[in-house]
Formats: sequence, structure tokens, C-alpha cells
Amino acid sequence: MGLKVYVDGKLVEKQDAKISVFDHGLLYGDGVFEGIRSYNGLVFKLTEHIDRLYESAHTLMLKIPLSKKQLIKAVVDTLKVNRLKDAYIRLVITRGVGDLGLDPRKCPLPSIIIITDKITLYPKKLYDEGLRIITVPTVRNLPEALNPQIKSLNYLNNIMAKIEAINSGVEEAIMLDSMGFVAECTGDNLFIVKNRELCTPPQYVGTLRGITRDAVMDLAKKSRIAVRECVLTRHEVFNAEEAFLTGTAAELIPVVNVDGRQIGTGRPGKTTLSLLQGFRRVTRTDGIKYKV
Ligand code: PXG
Repeated sequence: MGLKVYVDGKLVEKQDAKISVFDHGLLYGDGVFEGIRSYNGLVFKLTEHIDRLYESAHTLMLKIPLSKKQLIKAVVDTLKVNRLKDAYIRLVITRGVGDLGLDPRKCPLPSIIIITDKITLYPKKLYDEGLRIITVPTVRNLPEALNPQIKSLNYLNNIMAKIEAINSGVEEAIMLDSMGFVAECTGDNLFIVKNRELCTPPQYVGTLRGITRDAVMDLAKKSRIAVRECVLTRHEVFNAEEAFLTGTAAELIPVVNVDGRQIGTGRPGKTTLSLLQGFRRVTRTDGIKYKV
């Protein structure tokens, strides 16, 4: 039996999981998504992801045709049918089928897609040794244009930045805001450690309020590490003692070099490694439980 994908209430084989070429999700990037993970039969922060999905949809005036409770059940059912204890879950809501015009009123029914699959992580070597990253020319979307808090299907801003990183031979990119302040990476939030304090950029510079970011801030507070949201320039990042990225896919990954400048000792720092350990512990003990 192959992988099953949830499409509009039905669980279909992977090769049959298709949507119309008239779907505005395809034609205009008109839709929203979430990337979620489960660890050992526990979906991590599912309620938080569902809440963020409904908020993204609300701003786009996209009515998700299921209640939050029904959607949570659909996610869990999809994991169960695929017998996945450790999974990456991609929830996608599209505007649905319409005509060849922008007008969303022509799309009567949004589509719901739930893909559950295995996750491909960065190689273990990068967690042990840390990432080298660069700052790229493409700036993060302005909050007054397409607000980065909306996890929309239009991720071209971040894809451009990712291409710029890849063209320079690195895996991730720091995106700045239009003033030159550090916002975040293409699919991850950025943290630095300086003087035993954890700093991460606030939302108003165009940073997504990442759910992993929030979880790591909670962990730090519990470990009595001071946490602050602070506007950062590249200079502060270059001169940090430690740096790391957080995201659902990457979890928590050390950064040891930014734009050719070594960060701290050039090895993953003590605070980073202790937070990574703490994060691995909570992901294996917290979450919405399901049986496969
Ligand atoms: N910033 C951006 C721009 C993101 O898209 C994060 C930060 C981290 O947020 P969470 O809530 O996951 O801690 C994201 C995460 C992927 C992938 O497969 C991840 C995201 C989007 C697209 C792909 O790595 N979002």
C-alpha cells in the first residue's frame, strides 16, 4: 500500500492526489499552509499550528470548510492511515476552483490537502558542526504588503532568497528587512546568544512568529536564560557568541559562520547545544497523542 493523501475529505493514493489547474492556489498562490511534525506518535504544537493556519486564512478572507476540531481529526486520521509515528505534515488550504480572473468570489469551495510523509533533515554533520550561511540581496516581504505572518502559498520572496543562497554554495540565507535589519531565514527563525542572553528579531521587522521559536523561548526561560526580542544588524550577528536557526523542519540548528565571519568559537555553542537537547526532550514528550 502506498502513501495516502487527504484531499477534500477523501484519502487517495499519492499518484491520484491532484487538484484542478483552475485552482487559484495554483493560478495565483491564493491559499495558506502549515508545516507540522510528529515525533513518536505525538503531534508537536498541533493546536498552535491550526490556530496560525486559521489566522492566515482569516486575513485572506478564506473560509476553511471544516472546524478546527474536524481539521485536527483529519490530520490525525491521515497519520494513522499511513502508520507514521514520526512524520512531516503539510496542511494546505487553497482558494479552490475558479475562473481565469483574480476574483476569489468565483471560487465557491476552498480545497483541503493533508500530506503526511517522512521528513528529510539536514545531514547530522551539520547539526554537529553547524551551518555556514550568508545574507542575500532579496529582502523579506514588507509587513504592509504581504505580511510574513500569513503563511501563504506565495513563498516566492523566500524562494528567491533560497536560490541566492544555493548559488553561493550555502544551504540557508539571512533575509533583511527593507531598512537592513535582520528578519529571518527562508524557512527558519534566527537567534543569537550574547552575554548569556538570547536575542531574536521581533515580528515588526518581517519575522514570522515561528512556533519552534516560541517553544525555544519557553525552554530558555525555564532554564533561566534571559530572552529578548531585539532589532539586530548584521554587525550584532557577526559578533555574537553563538547563533542558531529554529523551524519545524530544521528543529534547532547551530550557525557557525555568517558572510565569512566566524561566529564565536566556530563550533556550536554551549547554550545552543543545551537548548537543542531540551527541544529534543519536549518534542518526544509533548503533543497530541495518536496510535498507529
Ligand atoms: N520563518 C519562515 C519564513 C518560515 O516559513 C519559519 C520561520 C519557522 O516557523 P515554525 O513555526 O515552523 O517554527 C518558517 C517555517 C520547510 C518549510 O519545509 C518550513 C516553512 C515553510 C516552508 C517550508 O522547511 N515554514
